[in-house]
Amino acid sequence: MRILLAIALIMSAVLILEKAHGAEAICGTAPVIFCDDFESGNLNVWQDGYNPILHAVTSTLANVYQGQKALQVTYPSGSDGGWLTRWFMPGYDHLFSRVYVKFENPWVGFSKVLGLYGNRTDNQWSGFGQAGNKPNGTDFFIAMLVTLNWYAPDPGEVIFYSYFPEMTAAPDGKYWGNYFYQNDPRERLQTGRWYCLELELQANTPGLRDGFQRMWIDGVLKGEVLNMRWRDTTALKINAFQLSFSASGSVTATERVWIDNVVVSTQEIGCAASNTPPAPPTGLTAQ
Ligand SMILES: [Ca+2]
Repeated sequence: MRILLAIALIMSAVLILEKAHGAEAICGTAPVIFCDDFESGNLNVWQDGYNPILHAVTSTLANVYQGQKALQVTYPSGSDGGWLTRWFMPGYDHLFSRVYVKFENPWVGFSKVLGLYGNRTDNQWSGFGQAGNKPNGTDFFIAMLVTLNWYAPDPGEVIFYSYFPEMTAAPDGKYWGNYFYQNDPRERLQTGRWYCLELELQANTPGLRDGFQRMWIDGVLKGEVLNMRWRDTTALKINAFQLSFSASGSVTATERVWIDNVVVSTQEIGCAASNTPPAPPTGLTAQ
């Protein structure tokens, strides 16, 4: 029994240590292709977009979801928070991405939050710089989760923002990301608290409308867009994940967003990450 007790204590210590460092158990599993809990203290795993004026790793525990560090994004007044991109070439047909996000109190305006890009397998940039353009089925597609404050008070609600070959034009004749809303009841975001946001993107079989996108908020399926044609060729695959803080200059006062526990996986991720340390074992008695 003493040996069992010793093993139990060691395992508890290991678990507490892992939690303290912010590591999620899921990051050690085969389906997961990318994790960043920001405990490294730098943003070196991000391959494009880093801007030291906008992006920093904070150690202010009040703004950390798990562990000791998180990403702090500053939106300067009249501007936005930029982006951070990571590629997975040549790519996948089906991916999940999940982040924890918190909006500063107060927060005014809308913002992109996260996105999955379908780029050409022979050109990792084919989906970038495409704002306002309609995809042709062979060049790119994009699925994003963004916030919108038209129908819900700031910081608004989470909606889908999508670029795909059958998208519709805006009144200005441009093809800005098309909006798709949550299922009812639509959930309004609150400032000053963490949300677990997950986006699932299934690319269609070329020639079929069997693609889709889904969103979860705090583990609850909140939105689903089925029967989507994202592409007409498998030369397009889902091969980039982006934390995006573009706000089209809508931010009128400097404000901040925090991000932690980023995971990209080929399987559903969920919200198992907890900011509550596991309770110490109780009821153990030496025999
Ligand atoms: Ca962390």
